[in-house]
Amino acid sequence: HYEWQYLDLMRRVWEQGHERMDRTGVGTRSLFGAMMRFDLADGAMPLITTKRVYWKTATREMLWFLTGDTNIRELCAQGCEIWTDWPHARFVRETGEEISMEDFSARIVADTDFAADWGELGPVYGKQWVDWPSYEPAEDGLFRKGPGVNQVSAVVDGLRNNPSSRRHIIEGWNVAELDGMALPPCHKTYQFHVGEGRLNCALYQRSCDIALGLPFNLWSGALLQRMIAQQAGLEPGEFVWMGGDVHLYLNHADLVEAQLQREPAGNPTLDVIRKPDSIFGYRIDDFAVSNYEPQPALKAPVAV
Ligand code: DHF
Ligand code: TMP
Repeated sequence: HYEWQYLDLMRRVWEQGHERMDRTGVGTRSLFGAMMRFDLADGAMPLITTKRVYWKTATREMLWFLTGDTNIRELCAQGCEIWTDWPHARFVRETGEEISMEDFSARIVADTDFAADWGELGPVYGKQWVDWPSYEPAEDGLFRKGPGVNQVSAVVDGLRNNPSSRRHIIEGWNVAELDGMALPPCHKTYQFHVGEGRLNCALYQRSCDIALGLPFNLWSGALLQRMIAQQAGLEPGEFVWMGGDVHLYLNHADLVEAQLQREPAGNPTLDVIRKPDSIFGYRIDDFAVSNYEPQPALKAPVAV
């Protein structure tokens, strides 16, 4: 079963990882460098079955990236709270006001001015993917802002017009803008590749929270691959995931012990039931998952 790759990685990091203090102060067990491969033929997806993964939440996040939005307001309005912790932490830190996550999220949705002040993550994924800033020389020897680069459109066009290229890349790591980001991108590089009429995708993730982030990242990466394949008229091929610092937070012990007792079961599949006119035209109802009968959810605290 494809999921043993995930469970084996979790076990290896838990048993052999080196204990390291990290930015969040929680502490991790960590190994450097890992790879997993998933064949997406016949609708297969790398969806974790040994706990419930909220694939619709992850899908909403991916669709939000594709809009270029970097404010959490639209996510909160859809009940998708996976990014709310970071703006919430900044608000509490900078104003000293006591407010629950739920109330903070409700205020972001209700008050557009508040959302503009406190819901912004900076130039993260969405901005870099569809509007990477460019600069052109001006006559006075200075530089003026040029039109933004839409990397996602460029990849879809490139796959159609020059499939054999080795340059189909979507990059999130804009070195000059890292300072302004709430978190520098974790799933930072996507490379696409066409072989035998199939679209392959490699994702490089520089930092990986195996318990919380990775199930989302596997689903979302394969989802992006499926959408781009459909737009480019290609069959989905292999999804290759590569990790840099791959870690388990020390306060995820209960989740890890429980999940490693479980065995994967079933082969969930994804149907994309409509083909929009463009890669930016997908909606949440375009995605239908079959044969997903996960074991119960496992909750764990997220390190902020
Ligand atoms: N920081 C850390 N420390 N780990 C992360 O995985 C992470 N991921 C980020 C931003 N910063 C991060 C963005 N993605 C969850 C999943 C993905 C995600 C952020 C959070 C999460 O909390 N998942 C829970 C709850 C899901 C839900 O309620 O919808 C889970 O059990 O999967
Ligand atoms: P870092 O910026 O100090 O590496 O912290 C980011 C943490 O968030 C790290 O634990 C990895 C995790 N993460 C994921 O695993 N997947 C994601 O998509 C995101 C945004 C973060």
